[in-house]
Amino acid sequence: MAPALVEEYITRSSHPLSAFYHKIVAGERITREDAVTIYESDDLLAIGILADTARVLRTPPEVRDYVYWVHNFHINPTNICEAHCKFCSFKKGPGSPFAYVMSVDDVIKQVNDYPMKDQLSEFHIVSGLYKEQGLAYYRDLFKALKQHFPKVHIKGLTAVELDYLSKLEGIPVEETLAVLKEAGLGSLPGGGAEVFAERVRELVCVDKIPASEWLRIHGLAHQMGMQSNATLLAGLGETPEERIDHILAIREQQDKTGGFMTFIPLNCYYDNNAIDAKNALTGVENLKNFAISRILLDNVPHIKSFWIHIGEKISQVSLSFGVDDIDGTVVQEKIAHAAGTEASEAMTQAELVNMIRKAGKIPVERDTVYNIIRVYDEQLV
Ligand code: V47
Repeated sequence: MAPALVEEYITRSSHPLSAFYHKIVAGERITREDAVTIYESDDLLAIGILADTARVLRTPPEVRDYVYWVHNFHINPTNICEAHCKFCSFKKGPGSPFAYVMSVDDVIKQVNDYPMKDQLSEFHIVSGLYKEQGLAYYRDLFKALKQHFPKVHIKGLTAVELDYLSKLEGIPVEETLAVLKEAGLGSLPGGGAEVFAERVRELVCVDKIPASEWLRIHGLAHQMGMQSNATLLAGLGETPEERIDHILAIREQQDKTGGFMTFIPLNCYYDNNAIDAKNALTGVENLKNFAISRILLDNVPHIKSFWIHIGEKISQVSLSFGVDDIDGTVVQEKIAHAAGTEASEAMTQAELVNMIRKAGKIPVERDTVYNIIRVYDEQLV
């Protein structure tokens, strides 16, 4: 709960957000209308208090100051993609001199070349929609990764990729998931959700699966015992109400199937793509997105600020706006970097720990599904 003076500030009956503070403290669900009012407020600190109060009250007391990170490694087996998402700067056509395709051996070599490979606990694998890399490729890739690195969890393939592979093979998504689970898939990443609003999708990613299908595929994975994450890509020209509706769609799905671990608000970059940079989010909007996600998602345990997309500094500040996870070491990142993020590609363990400590929190190394690997008390660097 907020310290006394802070609580006094927001609970003054004259404060326009005080009713929402009382609702959160009483464990009542925040409605769409409430969320719109909160989002419209210019009192950023009050919004932060609401989000931090929601985080604190929904987190067991013994882990309230924990902020999580994971020792992970991103793998993007190809940048060739058949989709035409206007915000994507990573995608290349098959004839492009910058197109690449990695064989299973190439991927294994790439991981083997990473000096800290023995400390990895997660592979984050996302790729393009490319017909030469069908289900058999991903089955073989996951099997090989499990054979070489048996302890590393595979979080791989967005709902969009799973839909593509299923259509390519002419089989239901359930069957694709079953094959990949058998080969070593552990969970699904949150990508490919973009903004669920049909109005925006028609403008920026018309040939992508609709929101209902993205949600259905995550629901199927949950029912098969695999957890997953969810993202929102803001900065595509969507309204605050459309951001809120996106978050509410995740809340509704979570009420049904319960497998989302983390919600990750992302923000768009505009180099080398067809989205107008006038849609760029301000720092305040990024912080509001984190806060409103935490306030609305009373059924999702973690809110992540992916430092590569948000930038190290806003990511650190977001830890006072409802966030309790900053992703991880990453090692190599191609999607946001192709679009112009200024963040570095990798952070070392010491840098992540320092960033969390300097925000007054306790750094905790986790695995993909939030088992604790190490709590960084004062002795540990
Ligand atoms: O889905 C595409 C987005 C996402 C751009 O699940 C862009 O733990 C910014 O999903 N500017 C990929 N963003 C990243 C992602 C993710 C990252 C970290 C952790 C997890 C997780 C998931 O990047 C894509 C898309 O929404 N993206 N183009 C761009 N121009």
